[in-house]
Amino acid sequence: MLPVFLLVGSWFESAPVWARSERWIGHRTGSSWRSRVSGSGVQSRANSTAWPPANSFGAASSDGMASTPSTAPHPLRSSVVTASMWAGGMIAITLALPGCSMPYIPGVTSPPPSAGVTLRDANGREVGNAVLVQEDGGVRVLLDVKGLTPGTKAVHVHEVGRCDPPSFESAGAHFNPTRAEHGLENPRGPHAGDLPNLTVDATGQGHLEFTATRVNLKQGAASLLDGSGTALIVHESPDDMRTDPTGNSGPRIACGVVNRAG
Ligand SMILES: [Cu+2]
Ligand SMILES: [Zn+2]
Repeated sequence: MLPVFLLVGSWFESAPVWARSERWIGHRTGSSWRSRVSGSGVQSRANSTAWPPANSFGAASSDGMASTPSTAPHPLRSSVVTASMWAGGMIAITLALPGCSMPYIPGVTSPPPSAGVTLRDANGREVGNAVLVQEDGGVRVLLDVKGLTPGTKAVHVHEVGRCDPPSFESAGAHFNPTRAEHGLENPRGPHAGDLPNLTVDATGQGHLEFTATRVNLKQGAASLLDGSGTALIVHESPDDMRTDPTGNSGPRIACGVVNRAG
């Protein structure tokens, strides 16, 4: 679903280019007309408040009088046609989207629930951020970190949305509403908050994308936002994916509260 939202969203962002253009606004207010006329030196009608100006359907003549009406479509009408085509294309794309019950159409449907996380280390230094977006199959997590020591690091969602340095013990245990054992590879697991390991490269940066299928950004026991909230934590060591309850992940080196966005 995420690419879908990005697609529709980016398309929408392109729309205001024409929607806000001088041409569009100008024809609604008449200001563009005036500025264009005065700019071209045809000043005699520049202060007219009548709309549309008499010569808007034809080329302005040198004496400022209207010339022969043109057969070209009215500019406002063509803008409306453009808008209709845009809306029609939007709907067509929407109908073509597979597996989306409620696609996000700006101004029509609500955006998917999303959340943001700012990760800080024990010294309060910002070392990363994450974006979480509700999708049909779970919560898509996009995590970026910087300034960490290279290596493989465990990442979990913890059960309390509170990050008190330096130990971050305030975030509690792994988020585990179903009382499972720890570990993505544990037959009795995993915790809902168990995530894959993050690789931090030699420059101290790392990126992780993962869909957490056992959590949501809505309501209920599996919600990352309900109740006491949740926190995203990066550990010093890799998660072995099996050892209950922590995966032998070592100390907590960065923590960020999962905050509702938008
Ligand atoms: Cu953890
Ligand atoms: Zn766990």
